[in-house]
Amino acid sequence: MDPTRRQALALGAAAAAFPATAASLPATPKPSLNALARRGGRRFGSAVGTGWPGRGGGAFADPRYRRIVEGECGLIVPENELKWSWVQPRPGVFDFAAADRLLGWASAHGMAMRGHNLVWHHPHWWPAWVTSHDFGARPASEAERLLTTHIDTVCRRYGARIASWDVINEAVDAGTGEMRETVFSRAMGGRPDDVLDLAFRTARAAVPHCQLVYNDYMSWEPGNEKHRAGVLRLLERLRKRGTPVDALGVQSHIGSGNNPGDPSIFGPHDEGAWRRFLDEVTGMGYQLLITEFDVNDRGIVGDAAARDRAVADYAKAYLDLMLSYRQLGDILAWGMTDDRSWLQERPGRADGRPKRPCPYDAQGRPKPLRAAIAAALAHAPSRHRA
Ligand code: 9MR
Repeated sequence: MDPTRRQALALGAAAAAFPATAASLPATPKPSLNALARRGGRRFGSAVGTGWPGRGGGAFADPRYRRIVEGECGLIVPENELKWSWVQPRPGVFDFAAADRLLGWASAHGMAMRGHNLVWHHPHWWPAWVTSHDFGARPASEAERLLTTHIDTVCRRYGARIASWDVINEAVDAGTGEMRETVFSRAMGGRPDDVLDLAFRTARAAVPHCQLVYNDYMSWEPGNEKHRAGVLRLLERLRKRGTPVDALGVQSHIGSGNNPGDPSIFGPHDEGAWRRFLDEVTGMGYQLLITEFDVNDRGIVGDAAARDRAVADYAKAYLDLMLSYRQLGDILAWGMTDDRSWLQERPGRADGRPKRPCPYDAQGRPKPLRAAIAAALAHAPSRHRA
C-alpha cells in the first residue's frame, strides 16, 4: 500500500480508537450554532478532514475537534476525502474508505454530510494519472467516459445519503473572469462549458433529488470584480441552456487575501457590489449556500484579543448581509479550530504568529468569532418568511 495512504488510514484508525464523546472534554456553548441556524430554517456545519495523504494531522483524529463539531454542527463536509485524488487515486480504482468513515461518524451523531466535490475544474487539482492520461484518438469521447464514470459512480455510491453536492468547483479564473481550461475541457475541444453541462446532467440523472451546486470563491473584497462578473456570466449561460444547477456555493474565505501576491490588507469590502452580485444570482433563481466560511486575519496588526475582535466584527457584517437573503440555506465553516485551518499553510503574518481564522482557538476555546456567528444566526430573518 502507498505509504501516504497507509498514514491516512492509520489516522482514521487512531480517531476511531478515541471514545466518541470523551467525558473530560469541555462542552460547547448552548444553544449550539446549529440550533440557532435551525431557528431560521438553516443548518450550521463544518469541514472535517482526516489528513491529506503524506501530510497527516487530520482534524478527525483529534477528539477535541470531533467534540466541537458534534456539539455545534448539523452537517459536515469532508475537507478533501471526496476529491478525485482520494476517491479515484488510480484509473478505475475507487476508494471510499475515508469518506465512509466520516459519513459513519456523522450519521452516528445525527449530522448530515454534503459532498465536495465531483469536478474541481482547475488545472492543478487532479491526480497525476488524470493530467498525464492518454485521451487517445477520440479525446472528447474518452473525456466524457472518464467524467461520466466518476460522477455516476460517486453519486450512486452515496445516493440519498448525500443530499447536496458541489458538482463543479472553481471553474472561473479569479484573475481574468474567464473559464479555466483543464485536461478535460481541452480534450472536449476547448469548451469548458461542455464539461460543466455534462457534469451537472450526469449528477442529476444519478441522484435526481440532490441539490446540485456550483461552488466558487468570488468575494466582496476589492480585486474580486472580474471573478464576480465571470461567475455571473457563467450562471447566466447555465440558466440559458437549462443546465440543472440549483444553487451557488459562496465559499466565503473572507478577510485578507489568501494567495501569494494578494494584498494582506484587512477590512475593505464593497457591500454594494456584493449585494448587486447576490441580487443577480438570486434573481436568476439560484439558491445560496455558504460552503467554506473562515476569516483570514493575516493583515490585522495587534494582539490576539484585538485580532479576534476585528475578525468577529468583520464576520458579523458579512453574515448579517448574507442572512438577509432568504435564498441562503446552509452555512458551513471551513474548519472549527484555528490550528486545523488550511490557512496556516498559506502566506503568513508579518509577525510570524499563527492565524486565528476559525470560531474556536487552538486550545478548543470558543472565540469572539463564535459569538459573532451565534449573534448573526440568532437575529437572522427566517428563510421561510412570507
Ligand atoms: O482545505 C483543503 C486543503 O486541505 C487541501 O490541501 C486543498 C487542496 O486539495 O484544498 C483545501 O480546500 C479547498 C477546497 O477544496 C476548495 N476551496 C478552497 C479550499 C481551500 O484551499
